[in-house]
Amino acid sequence: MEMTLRWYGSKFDTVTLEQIRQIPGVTGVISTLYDTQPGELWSQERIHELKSEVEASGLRLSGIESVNVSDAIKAATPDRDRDIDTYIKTLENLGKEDIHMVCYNFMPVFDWTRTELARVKADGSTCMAYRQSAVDAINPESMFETIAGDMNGTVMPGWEPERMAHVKELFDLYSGIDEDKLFENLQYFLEAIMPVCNKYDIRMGIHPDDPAWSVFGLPRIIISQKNINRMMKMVDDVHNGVTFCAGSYGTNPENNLPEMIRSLEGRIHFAHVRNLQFNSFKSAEGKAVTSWSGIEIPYGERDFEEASHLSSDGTFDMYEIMRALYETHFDGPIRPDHGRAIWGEKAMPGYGLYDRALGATYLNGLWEAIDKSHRRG
Ligand SMILES: [Mn+2]
Repeated sequence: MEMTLRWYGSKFDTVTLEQIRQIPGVTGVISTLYDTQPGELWSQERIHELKSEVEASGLRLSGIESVNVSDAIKAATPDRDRDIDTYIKTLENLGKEDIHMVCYNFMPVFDWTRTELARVKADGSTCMAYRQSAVDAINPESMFETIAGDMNGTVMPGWEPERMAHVKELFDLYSGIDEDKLFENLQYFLEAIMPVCNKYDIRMGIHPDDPAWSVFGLPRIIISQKNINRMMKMVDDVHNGVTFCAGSYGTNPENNLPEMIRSLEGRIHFAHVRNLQFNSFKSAEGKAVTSWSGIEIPYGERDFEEASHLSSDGTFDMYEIMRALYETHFDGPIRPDHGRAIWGEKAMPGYGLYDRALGATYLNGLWEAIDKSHRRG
C-alpha cells in the first residue's frame, strides 16, 4: 500500500503540500480539479499542471478523488451520452498523464450527509456527527443552510453552494428512480467507460454511499456487501473496482468490514480508513445491534460521530481492518479519512492537518506490525 493524504489544491485547501510532505510515511496525495463541475472536460494541460505542482513538492499524485459523475448520467436523462463521452475523454487525458486510479460515487443529490460538522467531544476536540432524528426533521432543501455556518469559510465537497441552490430540481430528477434503475444506470456508465479504462489501465474505485442507507427518500445502492458484490459481477472487470471507505460502509455496524474487504480481494483500488463512535443504533428491523467488532451498541436512534483513528477511541477494530487489507494483498493508495478538529486548527471540517497526520502515522504503525508478524511467522 501507499500512504497518502487527500489534498484539495493550493487554491482551496488550508493544508499545504509542504506540510503533507513532512508527515512520516506519507508519499503521495490524492487530489482533484476542485473547480470543475460534473460533466466538464478535464484538459490534459490542467491535469499536467496539478501533477507537476504535486511532484515539485516531492510527493506523488497517486490518484484522483473524485472525477464526479453528473446527475444526467446517474438519472439517465437525455444528456447522459454526451456526459459519458466527456467522462471518457477526461479518463483518456488522465491516462496520458499516467494516472491509474480514479475514485467516484453514484449517490443521488447528496454526496454524503452529516447533521453536525462540529460536535464537541469530551476532550474538547470537535468532529462531524449524524443523528437520524435531525435528518428526519430537516427539509432537505434547507439542509445546506443548516450546516453552512460550520464550514470555517471552506467549501465542502458535495456541498457546493451552486449545486445546493438547485436541490429541488435535483430531487425531481430522481423521482421514479428506484434501486434497480440506479443499478442499471451505473451498469450503463461502467460498460461505456471500461474500454478506455482497459486501454490506460485506470482502476475505477466507487465510493460507498454515506450513510449506508437511504436518506430523504433517495435510493442508495453502494451500501452493503451484497450490493457491492452485485456491482462487481455486473461488470466483471478488474478496472471496475472499489474505494473501500471504512467510515462509510461502517455507518451500518451490521456491515462486517473485514469480511467485506476479504470478499473484494483484487477489486479494492483505494482505501479510506477511519473510525466511528456509535452512541446508539437500531437495525432496519428496529432491533439492538452488536457490531462486527463485538461491541454492543446501545439501542436507540441512529447516532454516530467520527472519532480519532485509534481502535480504543471508537467502535471499529482498526487492526482487523488493516489486517484484512494486508492479507488480501492490497497495494493501492490508502489514506486516513475525516479527522477531528484539534489543537485550535481552523480547516475544512474533517480535513485538517493534525488529526489526519496522527491517523496516517497510526495506520502506518499497524501496517508495520502486521507486516513484521507475517514475515516472522
Ligand atoms: Mn471515504
